[in-house]
Amino acid sequence: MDHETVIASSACESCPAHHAANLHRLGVDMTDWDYVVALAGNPNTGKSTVFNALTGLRQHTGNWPGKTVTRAEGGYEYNQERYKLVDLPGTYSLLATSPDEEVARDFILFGRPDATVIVVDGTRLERNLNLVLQVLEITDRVVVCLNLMDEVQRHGWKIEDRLLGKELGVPVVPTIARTRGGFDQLLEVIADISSGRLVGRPHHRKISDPGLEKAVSKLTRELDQLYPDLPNQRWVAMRLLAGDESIETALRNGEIGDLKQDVVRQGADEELNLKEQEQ
Ligand SMILES: Nc1nc2c(ncn2[C@@H]2O[C@H](COP(=O)(O)OP(=O)(O)O)[C@@H](O)[C@H]2O)c(=O)[nH]1
Ligand SMILES: [Mg+2]
Repeated sequence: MDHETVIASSACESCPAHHAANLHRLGVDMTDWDYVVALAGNPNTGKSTVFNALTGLRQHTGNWPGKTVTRAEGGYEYNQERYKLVDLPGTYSLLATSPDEEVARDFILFGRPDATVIVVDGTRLERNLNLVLQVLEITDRVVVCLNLMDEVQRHGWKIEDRLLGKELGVPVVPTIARTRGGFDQLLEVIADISSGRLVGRPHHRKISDPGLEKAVSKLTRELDQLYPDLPNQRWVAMRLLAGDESIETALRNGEIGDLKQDVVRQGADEELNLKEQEQ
C-alpha cells in the first residue's frame, strides 16, 4: 500500500473487564468541555451501552431541536480532560431520508465534533461498514469501536482489526461494551483523535468520470464563495449533485450557516434545563 496508514489497535481478548483508571463519569455535567465526541452507529450496536458506561447516565435527556428524535448528552473526564459525549440516533446511512439520519448527518457535518466514534456490530461487519464509509466521506476524525467482540468470538470468528484499521485509514478498537472490555484503549484513542495527536487518513473515493469531477469541483468552488464557513463543501457538492433535497432545502433556507450555532445553542439550553432539574 502506498498510502499513509494509522496503526490500529489489537484486541485484549483474554483481559477481564477493564476499569479505565483515569475515567471519571460526569453525568449531565458538561461544563467547560475540552472536546465534543459524537457516537454514531447502526441501531443495536451498543451505542447507548458505551454512552452509559462513559457518562454514568442511564436515561435520555431530551429531543433534538424541532424533532421527535431523542437526544442524549453526557460528560466524562479522562486524563484531566473533559469530554462532552453526544449519542446520535442509530442509523444505517447518512443520506437523510429520515429525521434520525438528518440529525446524525447534521451533527457530524455541522456540529464538527472533535471525534466521531462509530460503534460497529462485529457480527454484522459488512452491513455496518456502509455507515462507516459514509461518515469517512464527511470527517477524518473517526474512531471505529468494533463492538460485540464476545459475540464474534462465540461464533468462532476472527476479525483482522489491524488490517481493517489500515484499510479504512482510521483506528479500530475492539470492545465488549457490556463489560467495558477494551475501554482503556477506546478512551486513549478517542483522546488521541480529539487532540489531533493521531490523525485519520481515510481513502476518499476518487471520481473517475472527468465530467463529474469537473462539476463537483466547480460547485465546490461556488459553495466556498457563497458559504465560506460551510464544512466539507466537497461533500455537500456531491450530495447536491446526487439530488439530496434536504441539503438543498437547508441551503436555500439559509439554515446551513446557522446550523452549527443551533446545535451548540440547543446544547447549552439543555444543559441549563438539566441543571435546573437537578436542583
Ligand atoms: N454481548 C454483548 N452485548 C452487547 C454489547 N454491547 C451492547 N450489548 C447489548 O446489545 C443491546 C443493544 O445495545 P444498545 O446499547 O441499546 O445499542 P444501541 O441501539 O446502539 O444504543 C443491549 O442488549 C446491550 O446490552 C457487547 O459488547 N456484547
Ligand atoms: Mg441507543
